[in-house]
Amino acid sequence: MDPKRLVAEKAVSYIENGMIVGLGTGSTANEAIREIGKRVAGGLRIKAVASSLKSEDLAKTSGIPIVPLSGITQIDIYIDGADEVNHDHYLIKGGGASLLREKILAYNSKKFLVIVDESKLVDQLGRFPLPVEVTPFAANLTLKHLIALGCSAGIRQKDQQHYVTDNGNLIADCSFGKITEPSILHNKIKSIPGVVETGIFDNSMVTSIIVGYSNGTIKELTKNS
Ligand code: A5P
Repeated sequence: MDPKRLVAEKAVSYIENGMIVGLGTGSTANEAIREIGKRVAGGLRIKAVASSLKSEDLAKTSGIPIVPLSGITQIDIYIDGADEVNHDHYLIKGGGASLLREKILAYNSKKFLVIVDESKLVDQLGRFPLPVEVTPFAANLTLKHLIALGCSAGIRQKDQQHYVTDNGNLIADCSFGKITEPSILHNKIKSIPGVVETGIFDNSMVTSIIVGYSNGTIKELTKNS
């Protein structure tokens, strides 16, 4: 079976009646949303919040009850993919441009289960260009300060136009090559006016990483395992 499906099924098995569930964004998270939809059809009673408009649409078509974030105070479990995961369980996220809402969900969740196939495991973050959400106002000046931190960077494009996030912002994709100190880099980037959020997710938010391998096995990694 597809490793993405395997890890999605494993993560969804932790959902119980009455929980508020955070829904991620991306192809792996979509597997989880479809699996949750099946369990809801089978009688599971939950409410969900989505990290993107795309995931909200998929959840609604899968029969999952969606509530606005303004209507809840905490999320019980958040299930989402990642673009890179290092040994210390720091993540790069935002390949799907949803990093701001994703980070808000991760930060407000009792448990954050990261679901990935083995291709996402890296020794050091940074091969995947780091997505940084920036305000459209003065985006070029913000970009200049990002580049001064030692990356090559550009504003993400779609159909020859700036890609606009669900929050009306832009994404600067920043290629650092190697990120040796993710927390320090995150703090430096966040101190630039015009930066809304970075795609570096601190390991303090992560409960476990569920990894799927092409041989059909999965492993659940916690920081002490
Ligand atoms: C979305 O903004 C990202 O953070 C995704 O979690 C990430 O891009 C993983 O997507 P895939 O599961 O499609 O690789």
